[in-house]
Amino acid sequence: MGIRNDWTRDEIQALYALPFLDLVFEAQNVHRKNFVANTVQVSTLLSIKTGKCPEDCKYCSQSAHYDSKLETEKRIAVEKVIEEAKQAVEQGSTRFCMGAAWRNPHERDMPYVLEMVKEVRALGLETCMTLGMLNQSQAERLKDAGLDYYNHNLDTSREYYSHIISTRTFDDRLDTLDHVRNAGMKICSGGILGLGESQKDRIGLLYELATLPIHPESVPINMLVPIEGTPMQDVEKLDVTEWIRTIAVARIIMPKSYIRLSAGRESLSDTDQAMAFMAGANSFFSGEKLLTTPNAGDGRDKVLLKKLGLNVEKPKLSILELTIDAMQA
Ligand code: SAM
Ligand code: DTB
Ligand code: SF4
Repeated sequence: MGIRNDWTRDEIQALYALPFLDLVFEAQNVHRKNFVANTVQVSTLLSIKTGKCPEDCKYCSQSAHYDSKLETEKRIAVEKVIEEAKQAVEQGSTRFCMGAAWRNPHERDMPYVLEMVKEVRALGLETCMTLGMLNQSQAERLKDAGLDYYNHNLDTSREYYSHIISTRTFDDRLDTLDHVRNAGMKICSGGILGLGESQKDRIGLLYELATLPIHPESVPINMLVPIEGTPMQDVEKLDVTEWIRTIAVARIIMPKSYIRLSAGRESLSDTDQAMAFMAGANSFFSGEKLLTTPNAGDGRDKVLLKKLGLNVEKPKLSILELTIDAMQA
């Protein structure tokens, strides 16, 4: 079956309703038709500006609307970012994702982020940024600087969205994705589960992603990391099989997208994670820390990869691309 962008909610609902093992089996079948088996892509995250975000996302440690006791940090120096990116290369990471707690980048931030993209890419890493909303001109300048991916999540269904965020709309998010696509960058867009949403909302989220004109190349599936002080601190934990179901359905309906295990991995057992890979996940964030919360850590991940016989995907940037970049710099 080829790529489809005309999935209906009923079809997605029918996949969710399959017996768990049938669903995971089908997802692994689809996975093997579209990707090299037993291979995962590894990304590294770095927060380049932490906290004091004007947005009110109810799950987030970085929102200025809640008292999460987070240690905030102004823009960090580009030299420090490069140091971290070099370490990411040593750890086998192929993509470096830089995140800032902004509603959107201001014009005064643009020279800073553009220089960062150029320097990180020169190390042979794929580059990704998540800086909030972008206008068309900002997206184009980031693309020209060498930004490969832009991360901007839809987070949840259109219907549940306003229960989670009030400071920007679902359509604002779609507009940013449009600007990123028009600029010729790849899209990383997914969501977050365990916000007290219903299965209908998880179906709604996947429906929105799978009916975009082009599927996001990367789809991060975050599991809520409850943060004290935020309105989500006491939300009931989502059953892990439901998280795995969501990964499996995402794999089937977006067969060529990388499905990334994102936030929440630290609290999962090795067998839960193995099941998620079985369900078609083929990417994860490495390192001891995500943006502000703890992550599984390289030591534990090395053991897990070895135990499961998983190989790490090689960098995608060709020598030719890097040479062209160097000539244009
Ligand atoms: N500020 C930018 C924005 O929201 O566009 C980018 C960074 S934001 C931290 C990226 C994503 O991380 C969010 O869209 C959400 O899906 C996820 N996230 C943030 N806090 C989380 C938490 N406590 N648990 C799980 N996922 C979280
Ligand atoms: C995404 O979907 N997950 C990553 C990345 N995109 C930027 C962020 C996870 C953040 C988890 C909470 C934290 O560490 O603050
Ligand atoms: Fe700000 Fe992003 Fe956190 Fe929302 S998720 S509060 S936009 S840092």
